[in-house]
Amino acid sequence: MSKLPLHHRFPKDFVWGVATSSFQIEGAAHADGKGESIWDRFCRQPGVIADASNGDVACDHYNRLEEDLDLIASLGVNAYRFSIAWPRAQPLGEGAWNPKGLAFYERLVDGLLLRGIRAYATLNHWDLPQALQDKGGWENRDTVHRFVDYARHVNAALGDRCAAITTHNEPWVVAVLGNEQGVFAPGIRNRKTMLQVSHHLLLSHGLAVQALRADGARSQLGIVLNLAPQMPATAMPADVKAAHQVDARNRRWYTDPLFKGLYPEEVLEEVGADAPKVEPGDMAVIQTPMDYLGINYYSRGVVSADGKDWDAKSRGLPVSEMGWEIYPEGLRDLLCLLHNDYPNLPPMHVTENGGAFPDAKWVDGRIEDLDRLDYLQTHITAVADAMDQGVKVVGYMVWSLMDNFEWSSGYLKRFGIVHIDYDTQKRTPKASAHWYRDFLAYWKR
Ligand code: IFM
Repeated sequence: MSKLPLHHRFPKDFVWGVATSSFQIEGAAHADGKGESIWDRFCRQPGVIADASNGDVACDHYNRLEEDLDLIASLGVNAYRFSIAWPRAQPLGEGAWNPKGLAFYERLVDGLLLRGIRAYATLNHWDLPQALQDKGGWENRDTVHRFVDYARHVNAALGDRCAAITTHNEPWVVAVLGNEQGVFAPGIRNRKTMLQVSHHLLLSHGLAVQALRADGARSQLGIVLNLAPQMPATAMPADVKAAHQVDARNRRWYTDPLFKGLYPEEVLEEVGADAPKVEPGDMAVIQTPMDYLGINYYSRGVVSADGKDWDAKSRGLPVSEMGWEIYPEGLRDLLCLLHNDYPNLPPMHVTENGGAFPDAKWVDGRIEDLDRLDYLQTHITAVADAMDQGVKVVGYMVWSLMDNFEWSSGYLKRFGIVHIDYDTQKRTPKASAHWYRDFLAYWKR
């Protein structure tokens, strides 16, 4: 256990940021020629979003760009992670580009650079153009090629000013929640579709990295995965085996192809005829070396052979408002696990970490979100602990800059370190934002 103050445990070239995504904050769903995304369409189905809301206005970030850039700068971060709405850049996902949409992202990137903040752009944070979904979405191999064209166009427009370009955010979510469980857009429930979608997401990542490199990309290129260490509920062999299988399904299904060029045997056996169609050469493409691996961490998984949910709350363990166990050691364990599993792993970047909390306590016009503050502090400590064990971690970003549209939870769950009043769009930094700003000020000294 290090006795150094936390801010002394990170090198001076460490990347500190806050993260958001297009659909969750931008609003302006129909402005300036933006096309329809699968999330615009999905939100219109009755019963799928907890508060029956949508992303039409969200945080109105599209119209409040300058104010939000100043807000980001006020935190003292040196990086901002955002995503580009593909249908804003290219309304139908193929064919004509939308200059007004692209101009918004140019203003965003230029505004960051002007304030000395590095731009971390993500190409796909789930808002696929609906027109491509109408042709089969990510299940259709053609979408892979449409994505590569889109990636090249964005790189040509913005690549000279972006520190990093991430291909996909959390392919597991797109595949499983969107195409197997149907609780996220596009709302499909089919395991075979899910597996083909995951393969096409990985393939499009590899092809995009190759294409951008061939185009002379100057940004760092990578992918972002949502990962959790899976722990057996007991030491019983059946639980240990079940935890291993969930880990293979949720984590190694993505990391083995990326860093070993193969899908885990135990999952291929489990899914049998539902296995994805893989064409010759695909696995080599997926394994294309990248510059960083982004890790989004929120909680651990606890698995028992009887398949029962591990209800952390009823066991008296601390949970966030999402019901997710607060387990900072899991972040250290996950980073160490990946470091040990893959000798060819690129540097890791914690691209999301944070918590949803009720934020009920206002004191003197600000929110005393001490639970979130503690969450951030303990998880940043876990990153430092992993680094002490020799794991290469180059950055950390808080999810999220501001409260926003939390997908099927609508606006009911708040992850921001800045509070949004959705009636007035007033932004109020919470105690956690002040803590992060002060922590970064000490780190800079
Ligand atoms: O809000 C999401 C984000 O879009 C992706 N990662 C997890 C966050 C919290 O659920």
